[in-house]
Amino acid sequence: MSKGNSVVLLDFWGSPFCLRARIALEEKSVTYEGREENLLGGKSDLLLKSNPIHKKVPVLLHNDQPVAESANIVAYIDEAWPSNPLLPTNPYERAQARFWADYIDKEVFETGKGIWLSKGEEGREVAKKNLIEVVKNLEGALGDKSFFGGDAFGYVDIIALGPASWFYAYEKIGGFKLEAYCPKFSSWFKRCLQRPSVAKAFPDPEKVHQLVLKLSEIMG
Ligand code: GS8
Repeated sequence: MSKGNSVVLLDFWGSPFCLRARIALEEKSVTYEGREENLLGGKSDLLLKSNPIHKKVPVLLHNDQPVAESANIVAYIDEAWPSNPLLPTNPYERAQARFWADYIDKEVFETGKGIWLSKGEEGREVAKKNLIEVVKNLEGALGDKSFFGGDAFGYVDIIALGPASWFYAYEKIGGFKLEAYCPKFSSWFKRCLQRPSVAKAFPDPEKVHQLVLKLSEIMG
């Protein structure tokens, strides 16, 4: 890698947010150095310096310039490496893509939390129902298309894949199969996993399940 184009990702393997950045970098065939952060044991000085407001991963350092917040990072990657675009060029379609990315960011991970942070069965059942409702809304946006933007894999797919990487853990903890309620979403998910960029960046679902169990112990 030339000195003028260094790309470093402050990363955490199980993070739904870091996954978005890794997929976008793979989609653009960008060579980068991933630096794993120890979120529980102590964050690196570089992370604290690069994202002083939130102190969270992911942070992308492009030629030492930090970019924070995963949806912002994916949009940045799309602009900095313009070939093989992820966001549509049409202003209306771009606005739609940003709307759904925002919906996913506000609803999916937060709703999912109810499944692994709920103490009782009742709270978990409510969270399960809520998550299914949110995913059904996503199915509405997907319609009969292969990907959220149409025939081509793009921005909203990457944003949605982040929290979807925890769905296996939710299914195990909640004792349900999302496919039974949201078959279109499940087909979309399987389609995405067939992409080399996604397969390469994706964490092992069982490892994520163990991580979520550990987090629910710590935070629950
Ligand atoms: C969320 C990043 C985040 O929560 C984004 O990038 O989209 N809105 C942000 N990162 C977590 C790891 S994933 O659960 C994190 O860095 N946590 C450390 C902390 O909260 O101290």
